[in-house]
Amino acid sequence: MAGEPQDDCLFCKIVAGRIPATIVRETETTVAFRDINPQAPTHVLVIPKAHHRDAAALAAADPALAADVLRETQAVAEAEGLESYRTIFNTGAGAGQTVWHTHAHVLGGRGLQWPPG
Ligand code: D5M
Repeated sequence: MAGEPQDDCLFCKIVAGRIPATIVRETETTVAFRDINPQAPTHVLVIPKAHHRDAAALAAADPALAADVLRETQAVAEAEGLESYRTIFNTGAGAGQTVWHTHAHVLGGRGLQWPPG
């Protein structure tokens, strides 16, 4: 069911504290933690605590929670001292999504090329 924790979901396990992560911020509805394979000096993932498979599913099921995630990307950037940063939701395998629990990448701390690869 949408929003329910999934036993086989890596990020649900981080939310539950069953696997470790370097958490940088937490709210009632979201968790932000450092990406295990950073692509920039700051590379933080912001996730909703509730399980939704991708950004589109989250926005459809719970727009207020989607807004919480977006708000937290800005809070992370501010906490990291970033004036410029990029927020990315990879949606679908063809776009590079590998973890099927909505997550926003917050990248910054170096020059970022456009368009991304
Ligand atoms: O991004 C999935 C991201 O999740 C990818 O950048 C690696 C990161 N990742 C995977 N496992 C972990 C753990 N255990 N901690 C922190 N970060 C992790 P995607 O957009 O799905 O390709």
